[in-house]
Amino acid sequence: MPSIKPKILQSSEDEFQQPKKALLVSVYKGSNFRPICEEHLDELALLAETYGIHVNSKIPCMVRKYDASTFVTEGKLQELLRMAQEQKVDLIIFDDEITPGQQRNLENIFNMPVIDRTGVILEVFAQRAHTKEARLQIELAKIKYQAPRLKRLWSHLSRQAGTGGKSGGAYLKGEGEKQIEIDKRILKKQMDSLQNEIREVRANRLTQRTLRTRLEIPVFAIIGYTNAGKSTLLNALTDAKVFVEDKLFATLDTTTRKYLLPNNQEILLIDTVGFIRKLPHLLVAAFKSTLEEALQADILIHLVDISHPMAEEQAATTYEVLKELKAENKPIITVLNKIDRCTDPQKITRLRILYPKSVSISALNKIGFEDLLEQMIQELNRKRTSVTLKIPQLEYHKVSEVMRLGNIIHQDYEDNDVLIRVDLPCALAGKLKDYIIEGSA
Ligand SMILES: Nc1nc2c(ncn2[C@@H]2O[C@H](COP(=O)(O)OP(=O)(O)OP(=O)(O)O)[C@@H](O)[C@H]2O)c(=O)[nH]1
Ligand SMILES: [Mg+2]
Repeated sequence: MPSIKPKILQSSEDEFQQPKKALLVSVYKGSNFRPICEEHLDELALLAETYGIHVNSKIPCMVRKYDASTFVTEGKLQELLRMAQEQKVDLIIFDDEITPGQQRNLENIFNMPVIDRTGVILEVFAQRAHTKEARLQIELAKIKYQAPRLKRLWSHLSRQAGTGGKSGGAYLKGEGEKQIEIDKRILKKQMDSLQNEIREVRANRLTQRTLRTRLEIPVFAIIGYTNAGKSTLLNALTDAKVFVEDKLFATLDTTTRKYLLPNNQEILLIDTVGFIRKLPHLLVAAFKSTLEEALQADILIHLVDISHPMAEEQAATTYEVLKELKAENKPIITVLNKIDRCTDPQKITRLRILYPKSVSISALNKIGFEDLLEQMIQELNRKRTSVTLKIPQLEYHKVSEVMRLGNIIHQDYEDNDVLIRVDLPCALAGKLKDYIIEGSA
């Protein structure tokens, strides 16, 4: 990890690490949107609490228009200011994205740190990342997020210089400006060095994946909104012992386990990092490579927490992120989880119509697993092909690979060859194409 850090990053991080009392603000246009706005505030509160911030109050704020310099208009701002003072909070968090300029202006008005949802998500990720790669990627995302915000701490120096506090005329840059440039150069160096480290870690991971691809084991990735129960499902099916928690972003690294389907087909199951509404683009980019392995999966298991009031919106968000990651065309099994806690059967029906290839389960109570496994086998069969192979007995390792990964329909011997009629993964059939005497890869 690079040792030099511009002052601003140190100070803002230290500031953030103190327990804070926060006022949460989310805006909506028109009273119809108030319930959604309240849900968004609840989620923001969970994020903030996950990080260790105490949420004093959640303010849904109806607005007619936005203000370019302070995001909310004067009247609302005064209201919020009064609340912040009365409640003696020391942090304001906006659910919406605040530009660096708006953030600067708001901090001047409130006289305390003002952050947005992206800022909180970045901090939660930073706090919860365990593997080296995740840590490096988050560090990089944080620096990219903070770079355009550098100005605010140094602007007072620029102002001093501009008002004649320094001799030397207009061609000399203000102290603040110089400092920002120095900091930006340091940040650029840090970004380059982080990028190099990430490349190294990735190269290692890719080697592992290449090995896996050679084994031709079909891969299922469990994806979905944060807290949907992805890790619980992996744990229930295998002995993965992945950390599970009723908080957001319990998982930030992928975990892979082998699993034997009821038809004796060996597969790999991957648990992945959860998605969230308005997942910062910086993090989508950063996690692309962590998710890459999952996105290489043959089939996606999309887990939806059906007991959540925003289940439909969460499922739609997941599809948006998949689209952004260019993975929306993969075969997807939609799994409605936590049915033990769902009290609205109509909601299940609605979602099952919306997502036709769906099953209902409770990962926690291991209910509905037969349906899920059946659906997985069916999906897998869609990506398989039936062929007849003629393999010399001497090449027994190939025969044993076919036996391990295929469903044997018929087997016979002819001179020194083994004749096998088999149902195989397309990829393996492709690899054995020279031995195919009937059917195609
Ligand atoms: N009632 C009920 N709770 C469940 C079920 N499945 C998971 N949970 C709970 O939901 C919470 C989140 O579970 P996780 O498995 O950590 O969820 P995740 O999708 O891996 O979450 P992230 O890693 O944060 O994205 C935990 O408290 C689980 O015990 C279920 O079927 N029923
Ligand atoms: Mg998890």
